[in-house]
This record gives sequence, C-alpha cells and structure tokens, in this order.
Amino acid sequence: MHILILGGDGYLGWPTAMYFSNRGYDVTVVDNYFRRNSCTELDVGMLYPVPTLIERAKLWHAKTGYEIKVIIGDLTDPELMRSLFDGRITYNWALDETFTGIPETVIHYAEQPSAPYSLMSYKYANITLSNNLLVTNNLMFAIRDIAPDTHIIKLGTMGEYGTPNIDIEEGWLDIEHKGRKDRFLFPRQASSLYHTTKIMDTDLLWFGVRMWNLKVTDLMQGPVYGIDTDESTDDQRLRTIFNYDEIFGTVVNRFITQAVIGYPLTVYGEGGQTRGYLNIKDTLQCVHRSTENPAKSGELRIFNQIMETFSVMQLAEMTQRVGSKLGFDVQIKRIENPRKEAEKHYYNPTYQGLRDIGVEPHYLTEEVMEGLFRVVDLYEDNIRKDIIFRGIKW
Ligand code: USQ
Repeated sequence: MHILILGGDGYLGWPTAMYFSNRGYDVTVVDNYFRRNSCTELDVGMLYPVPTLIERAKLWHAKTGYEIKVIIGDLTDPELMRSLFDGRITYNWALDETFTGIPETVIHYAEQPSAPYSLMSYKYANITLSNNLLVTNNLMFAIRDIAPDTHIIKLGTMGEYGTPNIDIEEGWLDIEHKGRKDRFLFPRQASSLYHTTKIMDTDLLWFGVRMWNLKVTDLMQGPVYGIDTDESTDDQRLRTIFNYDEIFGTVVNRFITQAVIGYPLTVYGEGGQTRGYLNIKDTLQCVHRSTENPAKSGELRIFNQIMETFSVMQLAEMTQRVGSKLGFDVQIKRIENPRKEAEKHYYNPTYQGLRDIGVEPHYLTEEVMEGLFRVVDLYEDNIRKDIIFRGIKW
C-alpha cells in the first residue's frame, strides 16, 4: 500500500513515516520545513539538532534498506498538491524516481499546530489561517478530481470541542428538538485561533464528504508527549524534532525539560485544565489502525484520539514525584495564565472507537515518565531557559 504523509518532517510526521516504512508500506513524505524555519525565525531552538528530512530518509535507507521518498515544497500551492496524485511529481530525494502511483491513504499533518503561535499577532494568525485552510482545501479538491478512492486521515484536535459542561461524544451528537431527532457534528468551541482552523478543516471535509462522497477519518487528538518510537530507539539521529519552548512544546514534554534544569514547572493558572493525553507511539498506532480500517465512501468517521485524561496540576505533581526520585530538584510554580481558558471545568470525553479497531494504549506511568527524563537529561546542556516562558497572551 502506498501512503502519502503531508507534513512529514514534523513531530508526528517523521515517526509516522518510519513506522509505515518499517511495516512494508511505500511511503512518500512532503514538507516545507515550516517547523524548522519557524524555530529559527522565532529563536526557540530544539532539544537537539535534527538532520534534514532528506538526510533522515538517507539514514533510514542505510539502516533498513527501505526508501522513504521526499518532496520539499509548500502544499498551499495547489499544483504541488495535485502533482502528488497525478504523477507530475518531482522528488527531492528518491532512489527510484518513478511515480509510486495514487496513494491509497493520505495522512494530513501539514498544519501550523501551535495555539500560542496562532495568537502572537495578526501576522501569525494569518499564516495559521492561510496555511491550514488552503492545504486542506487543496487536498480536498485533489482527491475529488484525481483520486476519489483515496482515504484521507486528517489530524483534528480535542481542543475543537473546548470544555463543554456535558460529556464529549466521538464527533457526533444525537439531538432531539421539538419532538424531532437528527445527528449533527458535536458542538465545537475552540479557545485558540489554531484550534479554530481545525474546526474549519472539519467543516471543509464534511462538506466534501456530503457533496462528493469522500472517505475521511478525523482523529481528534489530545496533547502528545514522548520522544522515541520503536524505529528511533537505536539511532538518535532518527529521533523526532523535540520542542520544549512555549510555542511548540506540549505540556508534558515541557514539564520534563523544565524539571531537568531546575526550572520551576510552569503551571498556568489554577492547573485544573484537564485534557486527554497520548504517547507519540499511540499516535502511530491510531493512524495505522485507521489506515487498515478505512472510512467508507461518503463517511466522515471521527475518533477521539486520547488514552487517558489528566489535569495540568496532576501532570506537574507526577513530574515532581518522578523527578525527585531521579534526584532532580523539582519545584512547581503557578503563574498567571497567559491563555484564556477554563481552569476548573467538567471534562468527560468518550474515547472507545480506536480501541474498537485494535489500538492498545500506552499509559503515562511513572516508569514511562522516567524513561523520558533519561532521554531529555542526555541533552541537558542544550536546554535554554530563555525560551521556556515568554508569556504569549490572549
Ligand atoms: N499548560 C500549562 N503550562 C505550560 C504549557 C501548557 O499549564 O507550560 C496548559 C495549557 O494552558 C493547556 C494545557 O496545559 O491548558 C495543554 O497545553 P499544551 O500547550 O500542551 O497543548 P495545546 O496548546 O492545547 O496544543 C497541543 C498541540 C496541538 C494539539 C493540542 C491537542 O500543540 O497541536 O492540537 O495539543 S488539544 O489540547 O486536545 O486541543
């Protein structure tokens, strides 16, 4: 099977590429180096240097004998997007430059993924809106016009639902109103502009499903943590990009990095913000199971992609416990919340669908967190205090 990964250089994209390649799929990745370029532009660094996508594909080939084809380019350009399906493609790196053919599955990660980035200023809001919506729209039309049988797996986010005072269903809600019943998308109410673009993506693809019978799986993912996946453990050059700064770092990865250098853990506000979390290894399992069990033609299938829930304070306390056990001095410091979000709220999402298609969760145990501490600690000298908190506010 041929898999196309849009956004193949990012935190999730590269591990996904290796995961599928290792299982015998033909993998093509596309990326415009948005994450790397933004890290340079905004001076936020990474935990360790990461070889370019082409270098990584070569390292992967040397290690496994498998080829991951690479295209460096901007998918807001509709012609680049269409070339991935109609064979006009030019590879930046491939052993065999012949077109692999129309992919059976396309995994869409090619988005600006940070809530703080989207609210730094009107300029970054525009970049977020234009990138995320144009890439999704270009993909939708390319599939409609050229590859209607291709299954789209799009990464959504649990943040689309916000924190409603009712249970969160998997994407849909049955409503009875004045004696009549219907089924609608579960209400969405995002608390950042980035999350708002994800709602708009869903609406775009839902339109494509209704009009043109596209096959779409939407994975509503919570914040991801972790570094290594099975494919990177014995070669650190294959490790994914790891950010711990305020813009691109997610909370668990940030807390562990802070603990390693004795920076008091930055709990925003009361710390009662509860989210669904998952290990990066489970993101890979979820996209794999979704690929093997595709949505049907004319179906927008939605899964809540989380494995367990924690409040920010619970995560901070766990980081403190594990860090202390390992000999780090870990303090917790509540700081004024730079974000506008509920700090104490009801949170009860359903997340059964991915288990039903065979995903077996990895939980955030103290042992798992210890493993993360050990990897982050290897790079202690690279950790920059000045990028941990700048206070991007909205
Ligand atoms: N938080 C802190 N201290 C920090 C960083 C974060 O208290 O130093 C809090 C935030 O205020 C928030 C929670 O931790 O309440 C999670 O924050 P996060 O930065 O880990 O995650 P978020 O901004 O929501 O975004 C991340 C990814 C995004 C993905 C999303 C899933 O960057 O791409 O879509 O997680 S979700 O949160 O379910 O929408």
